[in-house]
Amino acid sequence: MKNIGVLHVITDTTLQSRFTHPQLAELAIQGGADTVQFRHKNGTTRELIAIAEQMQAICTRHGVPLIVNDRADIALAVGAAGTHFGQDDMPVAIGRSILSTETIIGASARTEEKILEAISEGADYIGFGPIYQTPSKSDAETPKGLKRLRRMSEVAQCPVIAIGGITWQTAAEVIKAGAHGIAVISAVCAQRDPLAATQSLIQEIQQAKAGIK
Ligand code: TZP
Ligand code: MG
Repeated sequence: MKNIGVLHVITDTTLQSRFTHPQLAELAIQGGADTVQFRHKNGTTRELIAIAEQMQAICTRHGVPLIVNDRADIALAVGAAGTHFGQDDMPVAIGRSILSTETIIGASARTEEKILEAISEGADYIGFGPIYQTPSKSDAETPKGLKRLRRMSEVAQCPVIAIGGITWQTAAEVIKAGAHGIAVISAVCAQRDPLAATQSLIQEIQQAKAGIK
């Protein structure tokens, strides 16, 4: 099984405009993020490649995996560690057939059936959410809550990364509900100090995993 991070910081330039994707990657890594995900819903392929190249250089320097949201081609083009597919993106099985076995593939899945399907097709981790209400995704479903997270974490025989409305105040309870890790946008990118915000999150995760919280 691959080593999947516990704090995935997803970079975003729509909720805020103070920081670029590469700047957010740098701040998140300095704050202790062990995975960075590049997520950008518009822009040309060339623009996306140019940004992803810069992010890959930062991630390589720090030894942190870069996951490219939606786009296997861009992950391949820049040598990223992995890619993350939603239910409308490239099917996991096809992604697996064009990416190396070492490449991390994450898949969003919201039902037991979809989770098992994604795993059987070769997903290395499951993204599950939204756990709480979130303003960061316009088409987010109704919140799934901690009970469903617990159930899905039992069903999935691979790491589950919880997403959606998670803050430093709720990170510990999410981990205690069985998630391997969390993915966040606003809890880092929309904060005044993204580095300090990342530090708070990783501390909460580590304490929850150590049974201190
Ligand atoms: N997928 C499900 S919820 C969500 C995504 C991309 C948004 C997560 O953003 P935030 O700000 O951490 O709630
Ligand atoms: Mg997607």
